[in-house]
Amino acid sequence: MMTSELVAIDERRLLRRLDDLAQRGALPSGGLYRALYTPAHVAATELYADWCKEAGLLVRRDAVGNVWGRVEGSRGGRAIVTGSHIDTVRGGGALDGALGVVAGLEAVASLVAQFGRPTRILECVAICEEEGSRFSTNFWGARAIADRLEPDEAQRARDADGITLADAMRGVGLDPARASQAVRRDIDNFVELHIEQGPILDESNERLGVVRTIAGTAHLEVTVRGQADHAGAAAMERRRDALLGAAAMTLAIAKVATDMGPPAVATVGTIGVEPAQVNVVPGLARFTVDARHSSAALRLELIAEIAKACKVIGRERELAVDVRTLRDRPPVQLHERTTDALRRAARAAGVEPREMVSGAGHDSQILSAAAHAAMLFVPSIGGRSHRADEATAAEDVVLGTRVLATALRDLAYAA
Ligand code: HGY
Ligand code: MN
Ligand code: MN
Repeated sequence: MMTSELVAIDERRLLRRLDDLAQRGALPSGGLYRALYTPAHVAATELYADWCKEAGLLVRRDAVGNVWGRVEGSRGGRAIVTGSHIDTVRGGGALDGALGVVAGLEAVASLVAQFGRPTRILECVAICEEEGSRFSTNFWGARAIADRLEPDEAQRARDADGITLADAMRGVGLDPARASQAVRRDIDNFVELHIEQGPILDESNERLGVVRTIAGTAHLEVTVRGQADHAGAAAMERRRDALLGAAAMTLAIAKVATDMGPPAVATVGTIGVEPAQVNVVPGLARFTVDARHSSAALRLELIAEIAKACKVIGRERELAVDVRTLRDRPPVQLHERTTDALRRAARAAGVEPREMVSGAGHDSQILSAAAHAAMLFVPSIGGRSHRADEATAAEDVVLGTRVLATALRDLAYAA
C-alpha cells in the first residue's frame, strides 16, 4: 500500500464531462435516454473513447461495444479495472452508470498523470449495456465480459420494433457471431463507483457507502387469459376480464412484498392487453414483475408467494394464469478484501463508509463471477434515481471519485 493521502483529481474536468455526457441522449422533454447501439449511445461511447485517448490510454472497443482505456503495468499480471454502464433507462438521469464511467476514467487518468506507469495493468471501461431498456435482455456488456451470454441470445433478443440485438450490433459495425470474444479472464479486481439510488446515505447525512450485498432480482412474465367480449353487450357479472384479473394481481403482488417487509420489493413495470380496443373486454393481459430480496431464501419465498397470489386470483375469476421466469439473478456478496481498499481510501478522506445492501442491480454483481468486485456509493439527493431529476451534490461526486482513485492506487501501484 502506498501513502494514505487522498489522490487529487481535476474536479472541474470531472463535473464538466458529466455534463457533456448528459447531452448525449438528452430528451427534449427532460431526462435522457441512451439505449444500446442507438446514435446517442454511439455518440457517448465515442466521446468516452476520445477522453481515454486524451489521457494517453490505449483505447479498444471490444466485441460487444464495451470501450476500454488501458495503461500497461510494469509487472503485468491480472488487471485492475474500474467503470460502469454508459446506457440509461428511458427518461433517466445523468448519473446512473455515467458517474462510474466518467469518474473511473478521471481516476485512472489522474493516477497515470501523477504517478506514471502502475505496477499492475490498470483499465477503465464504459460498459455498453446494463439497464435492459431497449432489448429483452439486460447486463449485456458485463455478461459478455464474464462469459455469461446465452447461446444465440443476440438473435433472440428484440427491441419494441422487433429489431434483433444481432441486427442492432451489425448496425454499429459489430459482428454478433464474435460476441463471445469480449470475454475477459484476466481481471483481478473490478471497482465500481455508483450513486446509491436510494435515500439511506442522504437521510443519514453520510457521504460514502460500501456495498456488501447486491439484492437478487427475478423478472417474471405473467399471462392472464380470460374471454374477450363486447363492451356494451356483455353484462358485468358474466365477464372474464383478463385486465381486471391482472389489476387485482398487481395489488396482491405489492401486498406480498409489503407483508414480507424490507428489503423485499416487487414491481409491475409493464402491462399490455389484447385485443387492446376501446370497446372490447380484454381477453388477455400480460405483465412483468420485478421481484427483489437480498436474502437468497427469502427471495425464493417472495417469488413463490407472488406466483401463488396470481394463481389464487386466477381461480377466483376463472382466468388461466401462466407465470414464466424471464431471468433470475441471485443475490451477490461483493469481495471483502477489495472492499477493504475502498474502506481504507474512505478513511483517508476522514469518512467511515456505511456498510450497505444495494437494492439496485449493478455490473459488479455480474462481474463478481469473473473478478474480485467491490462498490462504492455516494448519496442520491432525496434517493431519486431512474428519473430525470436524479442528483448528487458536486462535492460528493468529487469525494467519491477521489476515494475511488485512492483505492485504485492501493490496488494498482503496490510494490
Ligand atoms: O434494475 C436495476 O436495478 C438496474 O438499475 N439496472
Ligand atoms: Mn439503473
Ligand atoms: Mn446503474
